[in-house]
Amino acid sequence: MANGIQEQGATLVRNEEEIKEPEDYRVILLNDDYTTMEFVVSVLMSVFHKALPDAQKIMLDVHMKGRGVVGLFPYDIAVTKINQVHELARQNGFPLRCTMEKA
Ligand code: TYC
Repeated sequence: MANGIQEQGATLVRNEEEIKEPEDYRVILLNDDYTTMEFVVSVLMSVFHKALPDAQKIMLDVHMKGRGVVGLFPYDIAVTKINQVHELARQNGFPLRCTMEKA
């Protein structure tokens, strides 16, 4: 069939060359001078499901280097997590920011 769908028995399957793997995005956490270390660690644990030692390590890395990768996610999940971080930061009066870039 012309639209990339083939009929195999009763099942319609999409041709292999038409299947695109979802592209991953790096979510990057940015340092600032005002957000507390405790708050960053709590965000890494609640939004990104990091264990405490991992969250502390990522936070300190970002604190020292200015930015750091939190994880790789499909586009929609990366956007959602970034919005959650910004909303939690806003609610708590912190300027914490994160961003994303294509992996
Ligand atoms: N630099 C902040 C402080 O000294 C801590 C911090 C770490 C802030 C990581 C943001 O993404 C960040 N309180």
